[in-house]
Amino acid sequence: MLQYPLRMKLSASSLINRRQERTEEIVTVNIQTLMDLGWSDFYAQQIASDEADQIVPMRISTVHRVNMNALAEDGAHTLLPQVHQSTGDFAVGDWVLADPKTGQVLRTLERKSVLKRYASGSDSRSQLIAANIDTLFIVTSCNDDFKVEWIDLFLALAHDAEVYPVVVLTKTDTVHNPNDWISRAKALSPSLEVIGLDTADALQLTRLEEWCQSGKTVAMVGSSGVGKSTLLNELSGLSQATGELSSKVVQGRHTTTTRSLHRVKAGGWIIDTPGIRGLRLYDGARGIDSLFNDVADLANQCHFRDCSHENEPGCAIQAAISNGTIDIERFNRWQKLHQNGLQLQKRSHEATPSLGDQKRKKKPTQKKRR
Ligand SMILES: Nc1nc2c(ncn2[C@@H]2O[C@H](COP(=O)(O)OP(=O)(O)OP(=O)(O)O)[C@@H](O)[C@H]2O)c(=O)[nH]1
Ligand SMILES: [Mg+2]
Ligand SMILES: [Zn+2]
Repeated sequence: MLQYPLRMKLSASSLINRRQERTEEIVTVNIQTLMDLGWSDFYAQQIASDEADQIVPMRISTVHRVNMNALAEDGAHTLLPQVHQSTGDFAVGDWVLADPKTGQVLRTLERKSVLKRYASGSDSRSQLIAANIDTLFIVTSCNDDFKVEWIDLFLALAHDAEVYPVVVLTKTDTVHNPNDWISRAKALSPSLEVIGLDTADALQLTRLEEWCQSGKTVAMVGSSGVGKSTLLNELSGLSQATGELSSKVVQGRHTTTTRSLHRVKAGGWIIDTPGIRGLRLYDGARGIDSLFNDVADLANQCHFRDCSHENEPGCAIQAAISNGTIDIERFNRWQKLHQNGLQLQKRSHEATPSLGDQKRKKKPTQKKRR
């Protein structure tokens, strides 16, 4: 029935030729070859040669309650999950195989990366933020939205998903000395990429293009009102709704309410997300310990397995602080993230996020030696 194996048909290298043949069309952002959509051999090799020819790879662009929008080489489609699934099983950015005639998803391809968090409150289910992304733009502003705890948690999220984090610091035009803010962000981690900008300045925005090239996908996360949708509009030429200028107006409500995938002028894709009020990481301890690997490695060397790193004998962390091997501030940040159960919540009446106030109770029990 098949004229040729689907794997061959969809291999990235064969698509390069098709792309070259269509050079004229590629200059317009509406043309979507699979490679333009972010397709690569990683996905192509997941397709067996005996899979039916009428099944088409598509990329999920929006997830609704009952259905999803997706993009394919021939344009936009509306898709339905399989009967045993819900749309919550899909992330914006997912690659699926679907029947274009019925709109039925047949399966989801293995993800290159996925950003997950727990649903809000005590709900133990995980929520998918975005999939198959290369870079995470952690968007914050030169104002009260700049919170070290939040940036740390988003960095841990990126580390856990193994995607490259970039801190995008907007609203540099609203402060006298933006370099002070940029330095504060850069001080968080020695190799951290920080881009400070005024989103209205097209020249400054070109500094983000390196992560937005053809075949690449970026997701943006951050509090409400930090300028994510404004960035999207500038990078894509779209007119996604943005918040009012006054931060008071956007406080307490989200202008963007759904996650969505959009083509940017530089050729890649960007996922806009609603402002995050609360963040509980999914398996976040791994991300935190990867972000603070120097501190986590030391903690593993303490004499007691459940060392609180305060005054126990044989505490490798206290020893490292005393001899200047690690910075106490860095240790405090690591400990704070663990103590707060990997959870930050922006209370509805608050202008800025604050750390939860629960403190880990000290165990009166005997310490366990390693
Ligand atoms: N002065 C200044 N204002 C900005 C900048 N970036 C964004 N804004 C303004 O900030 C407000 C909020 O921007 P949005 O893009 O809607 O913020 P958002 O992060 O998408 O917010 P949610 O969708 O609620 O998550 C808008 O009025 C923007 O014009 C900037 O660099 N400088
Ligand atoms: Mg928005
Ligand atoms: Zn210790």
